[in-house]
Amino acid sequence: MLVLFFLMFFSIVNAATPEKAILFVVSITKDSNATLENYFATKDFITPSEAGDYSFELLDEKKNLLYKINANVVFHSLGIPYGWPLEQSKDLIKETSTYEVLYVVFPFFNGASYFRIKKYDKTILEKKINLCNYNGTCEEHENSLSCSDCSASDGFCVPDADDMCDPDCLLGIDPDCEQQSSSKTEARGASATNYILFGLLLVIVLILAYNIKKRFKK
Ligand SMILES: [Ca+2]
Ligand SMILES: [Ca+2]
Repeated sequence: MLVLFFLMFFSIVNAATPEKAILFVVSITKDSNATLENYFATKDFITPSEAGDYSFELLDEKKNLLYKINANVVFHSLGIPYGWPLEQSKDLIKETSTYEVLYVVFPFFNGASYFRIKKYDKTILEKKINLCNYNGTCEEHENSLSCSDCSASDGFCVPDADDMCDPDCLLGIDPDCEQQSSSKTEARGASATNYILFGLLLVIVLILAYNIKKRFKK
């Protein structure tokens, strides 16, 4: 099982800032068995469409096409792990070369209701999706980007400068959270300054001691 990053990598090259998007995590086997592993709203770079055997489609409630991404799926194989005998590695190589995990990023559409994968124009997967069921509870596939059921504390970090500190972001990721952590940073800064002053003082004392010693020797 390998994670394929090339789609995301190329999209980073093409765009400057991530936009509101829907991320689909899909696994596909070489014999065209596709599984929708997960999906949720995010901020990311949209996967560019390119010539390929596969197409990934986002549809509305009436199954009208909202957005389509064509792509090639490359089935990578792990090499022989270090120290493994060839015989033992065969199964692993076989398994990893027949299975690929893809991250496909679509622009965000409020009416997105179906996700579909086609290979050579034949549908190999079609799933109903729901980014919000408006029941007042924040659930799977829902977060504050897509759903009013969720608050900022939804287990998902949105590190935007939107005057709202997202408690799910690690320290220093969300610029709005800096005000709250600045007292800690100041304290750390102060102690760093103390160390530098102490070091300088130590150097001065040592120079003085050396000079005095030299004078006494004369
Ligand atoms: Ca809900
Ligand atoms: Ca959050």
